[in-house]
Amino acid sequence: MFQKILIANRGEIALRIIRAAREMGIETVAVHSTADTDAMHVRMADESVCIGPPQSSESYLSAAGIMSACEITGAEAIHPGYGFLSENVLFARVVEDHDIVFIGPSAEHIQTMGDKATAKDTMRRLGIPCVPGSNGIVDTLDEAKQLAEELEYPVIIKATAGGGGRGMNVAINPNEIEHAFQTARAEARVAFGNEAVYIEKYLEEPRHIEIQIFGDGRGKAVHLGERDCSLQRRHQKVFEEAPGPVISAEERTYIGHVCAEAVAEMNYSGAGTIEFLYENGKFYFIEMNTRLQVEHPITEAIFGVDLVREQIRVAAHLPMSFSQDSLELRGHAIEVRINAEKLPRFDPCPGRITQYHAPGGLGVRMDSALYDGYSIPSYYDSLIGKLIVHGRDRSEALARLSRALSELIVDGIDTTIPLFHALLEEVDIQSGDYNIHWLENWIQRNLTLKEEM
Ligand code: MV4
Repeated sequence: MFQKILIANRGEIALRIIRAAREMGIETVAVHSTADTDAMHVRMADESVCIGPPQSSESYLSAAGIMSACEITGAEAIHPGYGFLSENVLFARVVEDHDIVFIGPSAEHIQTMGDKATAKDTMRRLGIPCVPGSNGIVDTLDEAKQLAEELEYPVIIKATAGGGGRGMNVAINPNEIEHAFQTARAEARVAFGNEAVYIEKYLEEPRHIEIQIFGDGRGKAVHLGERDCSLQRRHQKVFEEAPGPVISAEERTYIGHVCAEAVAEMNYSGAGTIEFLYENGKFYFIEMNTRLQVEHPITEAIFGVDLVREQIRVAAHLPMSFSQDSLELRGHAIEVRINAEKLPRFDPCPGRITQYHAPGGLGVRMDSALYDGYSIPSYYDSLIGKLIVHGRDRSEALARLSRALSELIVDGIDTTIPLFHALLEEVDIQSGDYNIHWLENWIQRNLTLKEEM
């Protein structure tokens, strides 16, 4: 096992990784920008190295700075967390080339899944059900028109270098295909330096269901069920739950098995998430994420596992500490993301925290790097905390979420906490009756109401 690892991240996820490492007897190195000198991850790690100025591009995204910090401190492995360099092929390769262990999948797996058309083709060949569409890149408008007629409108044009909602265009009818195709390519060229696009049938009211998988890198892999992450705003998840409120045990076993088999076949190593759209009882693959996800704690809650510990174990060539048969789904978990944002428009709201009190009690977990007197810098993501609750069933989890939210105090700045009190009053949330458009529609309705008042 490693003696010392470096955490190439900040905020709550850096703490999450430090905690797992400490329980394993592994020393930790934090890296930070000059804006994060007083950040909790710097305080909590055994050592810290300042790697640059506030801008992420000069600090948390600096491969050179992070490799230097590794060299100086003698860290043997790097955990990238999520965001920043976690899915950067060049970084994963640099780390590998310096004989430092990247705690995550191989650079090759990151590359394959980072190109969305290649990812889809790879998964289709491995038996994963996909959204009907082109087999790979669509080079010409004529080809796009032809495919759209075969698929039947509406269709969606997606940048292969995109993902997570960036570089997509819907064509409702033949009049829109030329514009959708040309603008998708133009936008992709500017945003990613790669104009390649592919085409799919556009699903109108799906849910976003994602499967957590875990591989040992040597042909063994398991699934840890699904998460329903349909409640999103501008492609940012807001409220996630596991298991999915409309997924049956049979569906879970079927899709989970298909996913575990696929990643076993490719010798995938570590944690990964296979994303699907789910509509009318069918799963359609869209993308795979080759990192630990923000919402991983709800899966940890219902399966009673520590996914970061497992990531570190597998990176050190130890076997996974669970098998498919030993994994048992218990109860229901919900996560809400607390952002430093001002409602109703979600404007970023950095500033000084005058009082912070985390909720507690049975089935409550608060992952946050906040503390009394902490000043949230304006340079980074607005996520300041994740409240995760676990109950014996969905209604207990909802009641526990309501109770925990009422205990949570974050004073001095505006946050999205009031949003969750309001959502818990909604019948559709209480019954689990929502899809990927529900939250945006709800926000729109409530904004309009506010303006009329
Ligand atoms: C789609 C889709 C409908 N049909 N693909 C958005 C993020 C990216 N991961 C894929 N996305 C979508 N792909 C087809 N063929 C609708 C979306 C989509 C979406 C997906 C998941 C969660 C929220 C979403 C919000 C808008 C659009």
